[in-house]
Amino acid sequence: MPTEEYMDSGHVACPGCGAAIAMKFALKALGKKTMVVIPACCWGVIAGPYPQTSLKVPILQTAFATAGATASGLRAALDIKGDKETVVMAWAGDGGTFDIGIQALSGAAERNEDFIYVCYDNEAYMNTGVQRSSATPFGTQTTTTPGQGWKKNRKKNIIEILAAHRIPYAATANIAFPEDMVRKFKKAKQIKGGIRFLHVFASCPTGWRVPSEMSVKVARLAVQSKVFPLYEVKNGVDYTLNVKGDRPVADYLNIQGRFKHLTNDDVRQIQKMVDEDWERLMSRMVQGSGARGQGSEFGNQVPGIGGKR
Ligand SMILES: Cc1ncc(C[n+]2csc(CCOP(=O)(O)OP(=O)(O)O)c2C)c(N)n1
Ligand code: SF4
Ligand SMILES: [Mg+2]
Repeated sequence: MPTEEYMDSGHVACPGCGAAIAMKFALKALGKKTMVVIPACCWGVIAGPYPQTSLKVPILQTAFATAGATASGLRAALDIKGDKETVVMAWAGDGGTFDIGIQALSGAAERNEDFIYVCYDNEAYMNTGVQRSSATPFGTQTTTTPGQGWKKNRKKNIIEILAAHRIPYAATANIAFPEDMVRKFKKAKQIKGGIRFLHVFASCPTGWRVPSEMSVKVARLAVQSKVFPLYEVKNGVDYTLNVKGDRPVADYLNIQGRFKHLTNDDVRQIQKMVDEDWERLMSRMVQGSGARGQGSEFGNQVPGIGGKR
């Protein structure tokens, strides 16, 4: 684990905030030659009001829908200045990625823009008071899905959406697996030729109604129960599984206030959905070759037929 710290103490995240932990590891992996683009989200607040900042790297705060477009522009400006060394990292929440920012992200992915896009996923619009997003899982109570109106739609599979763009690298990561997360950010930094997308599971004690000291434990349980599998996808087709889960989903659900209303039948239904999604994911891996899927030499850009920059 790199010893350098690029995040200061005294920031204003809630105690146990998974999004704050995630940034700490991300910057350890990417280093000081990083510029961070942040749309409206909790991190817009955690970063601090100008001229204060909690990060030791430059931050460009931007409008909610625009992380993909702003990061594209920042990369182009650095290229014009001849700075190929600085890494641009867009850092957006699930609302800013799965919902309002998806067109800017999809456009940038299709154009093979050269930056790292991180969605730190706390599974709701937390900064404005825990409203449901399309990343909020089936079964969750939020302020817009309260009581028996708990969310009845399933969570979008954002990795599959990005994989469909055949970007060079897409991966999931989790704050309870720091070595795995740092390895993936370092890999994302090395890979060129398009967007590298990291979907980071970032527990939110405030919105999930768990004690702050349980934040990392609940994140670990998400992987152990197969709710949030850790895997990588190269060029949209080459799948690698990183960790196998073996615990019932009830272990993950039962410790969170946002799922307290669920009956045993509801939990069984969620277990079935998780098992289904796991089987679908496993079907993309090929047995006996390090859990690797069918490879493709090219992403969405065929060498010798044009392409960007
Ligand atoms: C166009 C627009 N609509 C609404 C808002 C208000 N707003 C600011 S942050 C936010 C929630 C962001 O949710 P998410 O992207 O999941 O990040 P989180 O707050 O959960 O970290 C909203 C709705 C805004 N800033 N701009
Ligand atoms: S509301 Fe959640 S995501 Fe936002 S700062 Fe607090 S713990 Fe972090
Ligand atoms: Mg969110």
